[in-house]
Amino acid sequence: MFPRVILKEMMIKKSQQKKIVSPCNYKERVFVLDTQELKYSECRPGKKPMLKGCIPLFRIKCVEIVFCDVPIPCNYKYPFQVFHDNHYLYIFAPDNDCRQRWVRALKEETKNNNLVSKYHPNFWMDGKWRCCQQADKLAAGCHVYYPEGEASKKPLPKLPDSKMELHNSGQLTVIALQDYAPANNDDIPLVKDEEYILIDSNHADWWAVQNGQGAIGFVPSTYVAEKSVKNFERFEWYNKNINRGEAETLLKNEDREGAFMVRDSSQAGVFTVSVFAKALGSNGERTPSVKHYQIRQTQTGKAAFYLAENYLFNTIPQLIHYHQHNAAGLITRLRHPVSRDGGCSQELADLSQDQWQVNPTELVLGQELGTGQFGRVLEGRWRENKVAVKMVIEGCMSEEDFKEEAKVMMQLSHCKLVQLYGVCTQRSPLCLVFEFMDNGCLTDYLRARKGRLSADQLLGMCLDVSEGMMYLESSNFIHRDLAARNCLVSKNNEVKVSDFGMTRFVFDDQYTSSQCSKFPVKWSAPEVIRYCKFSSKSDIWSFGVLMWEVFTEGRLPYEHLSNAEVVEMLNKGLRLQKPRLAPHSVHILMEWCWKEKPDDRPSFSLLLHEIGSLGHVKQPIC
Ligand code: 4IP
Ligand code: ZN
Repeated sequence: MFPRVILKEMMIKKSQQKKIVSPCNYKERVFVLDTQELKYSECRPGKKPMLKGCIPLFRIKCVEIVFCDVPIPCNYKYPFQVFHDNHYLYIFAPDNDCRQRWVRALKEETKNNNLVSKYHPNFWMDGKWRCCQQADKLAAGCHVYYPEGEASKKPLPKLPDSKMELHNSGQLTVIALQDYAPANNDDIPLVKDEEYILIDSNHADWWAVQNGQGAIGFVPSTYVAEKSVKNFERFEWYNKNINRGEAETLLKNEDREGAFMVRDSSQAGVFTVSVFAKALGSNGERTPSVKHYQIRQTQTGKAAFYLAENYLFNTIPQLIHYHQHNAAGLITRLRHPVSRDGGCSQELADLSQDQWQVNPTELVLGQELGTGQFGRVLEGRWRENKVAVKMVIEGCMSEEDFKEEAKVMMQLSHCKLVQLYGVCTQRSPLCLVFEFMDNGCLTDYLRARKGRLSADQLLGMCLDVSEGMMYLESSNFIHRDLAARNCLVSKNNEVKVSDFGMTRFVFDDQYTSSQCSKFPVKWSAPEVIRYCKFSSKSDIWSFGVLMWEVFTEGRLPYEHLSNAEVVEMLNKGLRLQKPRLAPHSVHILMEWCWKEKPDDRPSFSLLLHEIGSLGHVKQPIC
């Protein structure tokens, strides 16, 4: 049978260095995946592409994303690996959607091969595996390989009304990330990796698309991804034909810290970011001002955009997205997109049914489960699922910032993370809807089972948490408050990480300032206590304390010391003592997490390997 092309895309590959003398280089190649082979070719302007390499699919033993904790030396920042024969092919995709598409498609095509049972999540670099430090390139992997990709965990709502008027979004193409079998009359099937024309994306969960045969119907929006973003005129932050003066007026009228827009610069083909901020003057007063930053392009690289020199991006939307979450050299983070015809378009978006919105009519509230940092937590039902609903007391959370970030947090999906399903903003109080965890918080779980848990079970809990944390680390997401109280236990006794990143939205000074009583000093790394410097390495410190909590069956760390006494003790280089139940090897790992210098601490991928190799064999659950 003739091979059918599944995917075709320009990506960057690292040379496979098949020989000791092979150079280490990164080259742009057009990759083609068909039903028989993975091929890559060099693109030559005006000539036929030259085939450079071809891997028959049956030779592939593992395909997975690469969890990476070092800067990536090429312009495409989303690596994945194809292990075939005795070689590792590292491919770098331009964005996460693209990487996900390729990994899913490749996993699907190779799932019946003779696959590895374990793989290496990190890179082979400088003569060793960064994940497990083994110095043999062909050494067995250090982490369980799942041949199936992770599908979205979010349950689907009812189909929208078929008589609803469809608003054509223009000629956008989407690609199916997974198959979908229709369950009703108004939805149509999706075939993984096939392209569809997007007809209407106004409904949060169901998009109307047209297939190759011309049929139009709804499909779940999380099952498709936009093929590529070639222009950014449709972004809410872009204003065509606005000059500096008009931009200043619009932003000043808005009068909100971080109000921003992207506009055409007076120089043709160049774009400018204009941001409003209230800068603190020497007299201690805040004066409103608008700053303009030109989006620059590197001379050498083909497409590398930047505002601040250390942060390069392949596309302008990626650059904006990054600075929406990090000031990184700008006067303020880009908070509220402003457009000429809509004021703060963010607010308009908030009113519409968005991906992360939970419709209050679909949410049924039940009995109270307890009280959390933001208020009461109730049991509930949403789309046939049991859920936990956090009711946010007014004034104790920075709601606007949270709503923005909720979109990012919902993208984080892993079997060892408590899934955020969505946010219900249409009624007061604001409700956050999470995956339900039958066995409650890890601290209580440990205390209730005191004396009944084996060392292997305790280690298994640490392994679960480190898996979830490795995923957060690879997503460049910092937890900031990792502790046993912020982990939950499922019906199957798996431990999952919860409340990641949430402390950023707490309004209570007592909790957020390291000088105050509620600050989790006992879980915080020295650099966090001293200068609030959070990183994945400060999460590692907290993870060490969490291991200590697990092996003491839920005791409070530094039980008899005040926060000030803990700080003093840490300054003297003293640490928590070895729990009686912890084997020596586990205590060594805790101490590794508590190294004074962040760089001396392990990454989560390395730690996961170490915990996994302590003789604890666990079957993958998901
Ligand atoms: C080549 O370097 C290219 O990177 C090759 O990639 C690569 O082959 C070679 O690795 C490497 O030596 P030069 O261009 O400097 O000669 P491509 O074929 O895409 O150009 P792989 O096998 O990675 O495709 P070795 O190890 O095969 O020599
Ligand atoms: Zn490894």
